[in-house]
Amino acid sequence: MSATTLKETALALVAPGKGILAADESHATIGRRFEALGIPNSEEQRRRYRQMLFTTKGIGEFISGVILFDETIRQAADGGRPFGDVLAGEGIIPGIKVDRGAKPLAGPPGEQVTEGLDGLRERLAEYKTLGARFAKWRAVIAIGEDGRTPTRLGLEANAHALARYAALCQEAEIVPIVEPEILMDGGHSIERCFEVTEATLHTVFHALWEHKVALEGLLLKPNMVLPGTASARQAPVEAVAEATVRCLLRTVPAAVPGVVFLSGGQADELATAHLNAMNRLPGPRPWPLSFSYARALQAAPLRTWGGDPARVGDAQRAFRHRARCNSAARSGAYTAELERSAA
Ligand code: 5MM
Repeated sequence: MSATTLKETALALVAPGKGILAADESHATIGRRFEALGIPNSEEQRRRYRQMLFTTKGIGEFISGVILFDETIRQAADGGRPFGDVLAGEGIIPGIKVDRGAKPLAGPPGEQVTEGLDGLRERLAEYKTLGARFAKWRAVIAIGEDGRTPTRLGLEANAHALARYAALCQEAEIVPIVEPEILMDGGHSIERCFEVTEATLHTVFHALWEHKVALEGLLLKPNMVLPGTASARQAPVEAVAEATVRCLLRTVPAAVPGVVFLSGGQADELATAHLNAMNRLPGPRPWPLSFSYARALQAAPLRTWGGDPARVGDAQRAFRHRARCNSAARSGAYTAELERSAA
């Protein structure tokens, strides 16, 4: 694979009308989602849940790629076909989460840094043999109530790790998704989220440049610019869309082939509405705006499935509906009628 192929893969992941399903929850994260519904967090239940998602008929019309967890890329559907092959058969590109989670940053209290660089070159080589063509690494940035965090040290530590990860991915001819997530937790304003997102993205792109990462061969997975969940001043959909696009225009180079948002805990319909509103703003914009949602795509099908094999069909319908709505949001064509059409 050459630099051209990295770019082609990145562009395929943001093809018109398509976005990414993040299904890369670690055991602890999927366990929290299962626990809320009384589903046992066993390897077999995780396999059955992912099988329900990946075997949804026609899902390749809306989903370009799926981010898998280490366990999942080694699992197979009933009958023994590896999940990577199941996805590729639907025209969906398999990807892999390669970070090993955010851990407390030694030094200033209240900040985290993502681990997983040791042995990453070898792990990427193995994931490639398992069919992965893109990867994901998530940095977690919290906005402190005291106005002091994130610190420059925290931003630089995370940007440095993201850049080293991205460089190793490109060396392995795997497209890196670079995900610096500003958490929604807290009482901060939308303006403070803007300020922190802007500083974070500037720091990340500077580190990518220092590490000689080709911007043409990566995707950015940012948060939207939102007030904290505990803020008394929530923002209308149009204000979130405007602030998010303004922030990206200031910070994301035009060479980047695409932006794929995380949903971050937003209600699923709201995450769709925000993406839709961004794509309705007057352009031109240098990059397509798409999605790489976990919760905003999975909440409805997971609730519907509930661990019951008899509800797989209903759960797949719920998943297809959310995927279709987000696909429409890619071109600003999501409407209340489309949302209701599932009923
Ligand atoms: C921010 O989380 C990513 C996007 O998910 P949402 O759309 O729900 O915000 C997601 O890919 C996340 O990185 C995975 O779920 C893995 O999380 P953990 O915490 O298990 O590494």
